[in-house]
Amino acid sequence: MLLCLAPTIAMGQPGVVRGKLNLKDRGGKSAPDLSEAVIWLEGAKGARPGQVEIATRKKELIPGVVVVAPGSSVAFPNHDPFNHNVFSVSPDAPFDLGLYGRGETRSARFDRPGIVPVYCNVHAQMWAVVVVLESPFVARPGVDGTFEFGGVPAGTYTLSAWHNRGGHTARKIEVAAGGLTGLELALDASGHRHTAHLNKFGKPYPSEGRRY
Ligand SMILES: [Cu+2]
Repeated sequence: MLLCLAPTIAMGQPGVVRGKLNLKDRGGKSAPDLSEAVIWLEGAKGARPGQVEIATRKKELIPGVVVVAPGSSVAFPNHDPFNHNVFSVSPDAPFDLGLYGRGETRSARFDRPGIVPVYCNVHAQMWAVVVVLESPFVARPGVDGTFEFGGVPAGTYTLSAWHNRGGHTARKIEVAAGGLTGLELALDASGHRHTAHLNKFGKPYPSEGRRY
């Protein structure tokens, strides 16, 4: 006997939310690589804390953008043959790991949701961002900006996107049973200008001549 249960199952099943992020860069051109952006559904909770790693290598923090749930810790192993001092002055997660050398790892914990810039107090060019989100629906888009969340229960959410140059955008969406596709999100980085951040003491970095 053939039972046709498909419509009933479809009504109650969580769906797929799919779309595309576009970022306008200087001169109105679309950014060629959006894989560092973060897209998530606000209004959903339950992301589980874990542990991730951002390494210091050749005076870079790699990867530059990570997403974690509140309560997670981030380890910062130093692979360079000189000292780094990873810190954040963000009110959401202030920390200062102090100076430490090659082969050593120090960690920081991120308890509150927020977008936390992380720097090195020795090398002004080093940066990373820890995005702390409660939502279990987090996507890192493809290079072309396409994104997808699976298993989304029907309901109202805020679809949010953040990019290091493009900032933050958000819009309300209604996800029906079975999902929602064809979404478009836009960020504008055409007016973005790099501004120098301050060191952990709130002072400008010495411009030249420091060696560790
Ligand atoms: Cu450094």
